[in-house]
Amino acid sequence: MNIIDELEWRDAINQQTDAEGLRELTNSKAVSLYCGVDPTGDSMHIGHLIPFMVLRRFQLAGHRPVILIGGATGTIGDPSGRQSERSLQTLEQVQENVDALTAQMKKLFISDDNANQVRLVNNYDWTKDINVIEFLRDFGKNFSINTMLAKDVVSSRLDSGISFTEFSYQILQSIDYLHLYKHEDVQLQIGGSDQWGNITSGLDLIRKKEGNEAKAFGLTIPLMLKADGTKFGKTAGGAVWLDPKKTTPYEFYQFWANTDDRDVVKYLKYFTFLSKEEIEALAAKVEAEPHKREAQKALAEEMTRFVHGEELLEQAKRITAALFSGDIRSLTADEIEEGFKEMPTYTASKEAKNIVDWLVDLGIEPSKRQAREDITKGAISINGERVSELEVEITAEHAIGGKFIIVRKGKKNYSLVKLT
Ligand code: 485
Repeated sequence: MNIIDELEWRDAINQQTDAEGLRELTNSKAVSLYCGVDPTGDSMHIGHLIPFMVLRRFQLAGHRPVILIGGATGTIGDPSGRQSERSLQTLEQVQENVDALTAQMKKLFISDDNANQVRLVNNYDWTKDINVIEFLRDFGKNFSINTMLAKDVVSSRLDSGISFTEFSYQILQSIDYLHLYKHEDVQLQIGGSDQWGNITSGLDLIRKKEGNEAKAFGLTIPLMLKADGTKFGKTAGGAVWLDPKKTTPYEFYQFWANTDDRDVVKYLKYFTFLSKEEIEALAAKVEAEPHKREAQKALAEEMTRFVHGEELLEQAKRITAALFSGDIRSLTADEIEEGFKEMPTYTASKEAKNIVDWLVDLGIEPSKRQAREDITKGAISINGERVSELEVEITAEHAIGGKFIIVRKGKKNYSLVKLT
């Protein structure tokens, strides 16, 4: 299947500058294409990942991806999709973020066997030496203020205000496309739907500088919407980050595993590298036996493996299984820390104490009467084992890895007790 047809099947195209031309071009040769990201933070989240996964799809179809890190544009700030002016980051901050994103990109997209096929560039390299006279004469002269003002990004800010700095951002991104067109043979830029204005402005610059016959294209990817109308990619704890220190692989796995039945097939198409046949088979399972959640499991596995690798995927699955079955003893202290990160946490001393007092002193039970009642009716488990005797002593022996005791009250109320 042609890559454009495949993207269409996956509902991964929002707008294209020339659908027929791009289909022809991608059929006729290995096309170099690029997508950029600005170093506004020290990690990408899953929203950023989407266009880069599309870049990867192009690569799998035989094309040549270029990943651009915006070391220059990151010092300015893209006004696209924003209602207010950004505050400038310090140059040191930008550099730290460039380093962090570069490492993340390498980990995700550059393995030994494709190291020479994926190019990683930083626009600081060709932007830093452009002086102001050159900027105005060689580039500025090709931009019409009238056209720039008409772009959504700018027109939507005319009331609230926009600085000359952010207004000029589109020129910098256009210079990038021109540079990559001339020096890296790049003929296609992709990005999220908010990048349409910047991408088309780059195409205008290419035509003005290189002539109308210049063959260059733009394609944007739609915003993911959820069936329940809430914003995609957010959890109660905020964005879903790719950095395992910000969103643990277990949380990452859970995010995908909790996908609504109404959304899961859409996500499989949009996010995973599973084939049409595999996705159609999973879609049939959502229809026939939704309670098994096989499609959600496949989605969570594919995504966690892609971002965190096989080993951390296995760990996320072990934590999931242990929390489901209650077999807490099978987990290591690290796994407990990861799996229980969002659960109520208490600290206790290592001293031995009767279980009733221990639960009340910690605040897990409101009163001794309630604690006794819960224990007697079998509602309390320690590390996955039900306790039904009121005389049990809790000691340091109970602590997994010498550190953690897991209390379960009722079916699902887990608490993590850390020993000090
Ligand atoms: O030559 C370029 C220089 C910078 C950029 C692209 C090409 C970055 C771009 N202007 C931008 O701001 N991208 C966003 C970012 O960096 O966070 C997001 C987009 C989103 C998607 C994602 O980057 O908002 O739609 O393209 C990868």
